Amino acid sequence: MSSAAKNLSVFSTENLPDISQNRFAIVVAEWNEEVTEALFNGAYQTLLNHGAVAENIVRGNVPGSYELTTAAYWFAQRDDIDAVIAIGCVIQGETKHNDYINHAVAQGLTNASLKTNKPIIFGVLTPNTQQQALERAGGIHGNKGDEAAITAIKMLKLKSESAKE
Ligand code: DLZ
Repeated sequence: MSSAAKNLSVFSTENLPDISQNRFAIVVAEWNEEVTEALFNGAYQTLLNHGAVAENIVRGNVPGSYELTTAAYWFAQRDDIDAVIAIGCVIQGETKHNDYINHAVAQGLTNASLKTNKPIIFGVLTPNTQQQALERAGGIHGNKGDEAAITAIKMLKLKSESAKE
């Protein structure tokens, strides 16, 4: 959970499965690039640190977070992709644009995940300011990209466990 009181990247990494055979897609929004690059690097490095193979991680760039849903769905439909991580940063502006984008992406990623039966992880920051975003992209509140990668691994584990019996 993200809050001032609790570090964003405090999460358990015990009993994670072998992911050396798993294939991942990371889709990254170009808006607020400084933030999304830091989130991507966190997610990518965390996958590698936990046993993923670099050749098994593909990256796709989209113009803005609104496009994450479509790209995540395209990757999740592929037989050679097991999980997708969607990376974006939508900063509150003077208009309600951010509200529409945030709701569309959250709902869209959920729908794409259910439709493809694959984990699609919401690695999208929705801060009020760029400063808050940077604090959560490798700053004092950790890196939400790390958390997204661990979430993908945990969901793959649960998926394989739930398929047994
Ligand atoms: C238009 C827009 C605005 C105002 N703000 C952001 C933002 O903070 N973060 C982001 O990822 N994308 C933003 N966009 C772009 C939209 O996500 C989308 O790319 C365009 O509306 C085109 O569909």
